[in-house]
Amino acid sequence: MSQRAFYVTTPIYYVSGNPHIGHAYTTVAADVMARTTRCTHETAHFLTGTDEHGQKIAENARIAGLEPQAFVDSLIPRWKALLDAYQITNDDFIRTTDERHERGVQRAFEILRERGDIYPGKYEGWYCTNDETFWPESKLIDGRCPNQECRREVKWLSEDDWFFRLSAYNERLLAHFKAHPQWVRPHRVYNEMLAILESGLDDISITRATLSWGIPVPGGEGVIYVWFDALLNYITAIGWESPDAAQRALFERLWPANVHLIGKEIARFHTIIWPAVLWGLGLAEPAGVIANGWLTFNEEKMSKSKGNVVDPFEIAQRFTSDAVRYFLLREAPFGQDFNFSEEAVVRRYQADLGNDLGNLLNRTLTMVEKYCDGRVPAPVDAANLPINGLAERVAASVPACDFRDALEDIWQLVTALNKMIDESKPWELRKRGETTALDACMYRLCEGLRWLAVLLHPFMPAKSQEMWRQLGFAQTPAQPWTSALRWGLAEEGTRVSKGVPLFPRLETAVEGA
Ligand code: ME8
Repeated sequence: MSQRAFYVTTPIYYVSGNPHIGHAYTTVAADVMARTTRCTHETAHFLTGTDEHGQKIAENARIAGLEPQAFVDSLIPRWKALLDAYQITNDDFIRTTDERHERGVQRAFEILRERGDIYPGKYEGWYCTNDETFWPESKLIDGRCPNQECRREVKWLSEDDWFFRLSAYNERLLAHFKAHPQWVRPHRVYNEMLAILESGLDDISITRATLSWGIPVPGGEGVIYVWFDALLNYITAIGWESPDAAQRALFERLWPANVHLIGKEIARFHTIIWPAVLWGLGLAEPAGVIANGWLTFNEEKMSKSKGNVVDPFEIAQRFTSDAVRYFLLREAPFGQDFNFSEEAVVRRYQADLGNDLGNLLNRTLTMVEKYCDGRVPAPVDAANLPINGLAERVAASVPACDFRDALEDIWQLVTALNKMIDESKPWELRKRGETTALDACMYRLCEGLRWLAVLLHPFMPAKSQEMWRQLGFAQTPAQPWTSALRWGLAEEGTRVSKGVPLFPRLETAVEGA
């Protein structure tokens, strides 16, 4: 129990509306990482959840004619349904309105105030409600929010607030960045953050005297700033300062997190403010922060406030969530923006999934039925199939969020198996009576497909399970890779059971949706 587990998190999403495909993206990436880790280490702890405080949510609740708590409660089922729809295996789901979280945030506030990292002051400045961010006058563009995706009007605030002494951590942050050039990825984001640190940090206001929706300032007026509240979820969820000893033990086991996955627009909060808060609390910084690029729609960031979003439920129903998971991680390197278009999903579905993978399984099983009486022949070696080091490469790529590289590596095996069929022409071997060569070819196909089901399981859990079933294997392809990915484990005599195509032709899928 004392053994460390791989701790991976997603951002906690604002429940100011319904989820869109951008939220599914980061969550799917974290899920693939958690599932892979469970097959390569022993344990993973995967946290996701919702960010429920802040002015934006209070305003949306008012518009909906509901109390903020009732408003967020009404939206939670949809956010949890997203996890089911995408086969997400999170170990925990934190809401910032959970008692465990509110208690932890107040405790953090008190500790930092006792230590002198939080002090009272007067806040006067510009606030963007959409981004829940304070901006100095010098950063505004034409008097508006400088975030190019927002550019909304900012409000002038003047109130007595509490401040976090962020400036005191400037040097330590700089030293940490310089000593660990990999701790924020991709490198472009690292460089942007480094530039912010080099230009000097100001202290930040971390309370809102005039707002009532949020976690009350202990022994004071108003509520704690939504970002200070939200960041702490990564430790309150796993039992930091919990009254429960078992929860505290979990914290000891899991902290520091291995990786926070985030979208690139919230890198400043996670790589500058968050480590400083943790250091103030006497805790270690997370081992890494990896930022994904944006899904765009007609070259603009997809966002709730712009309304240019793709519904993740509809798209999963149309193509299956396995195919959407595959598309999201195969289409572009993780740190890059890319356009989400239905045509692009259709292309990947038909080419990679239908033609390459689905047909490979289908052709193989048809031939095993025809030439081998529906049974896996006796084991032979892997000949020149590209399996050497494959599991190790995928196991290294996934924790670095190089999902695309991992899938390209796996696809080399898909391609090699298809090529083997085309070149060895089993139907001719059969005609010529070359049974040994024919059986060897069939074995390599079955065993190669077994490897594919195991390697693809983190990416496409339902489809790989279906491959596994059709291949005739017992239980599940979610197995420890060190034991499952040894060549020759497909047992002679296993009865295959060809079923419906893995990726049916789209007209059928659409009609059936
Ligand atoms: O920022 N492309 O919540 P949020 C890619 N509550 N990823 C996207 C995306 C897009 N178009 N749109 C959203 C918040 N995301 C805070 C976080 S964490 C302590 C608090 C993903 O609901 C991406 O991960 O605005 C992004 O960072 C996150 O959703 C923002 O979700």
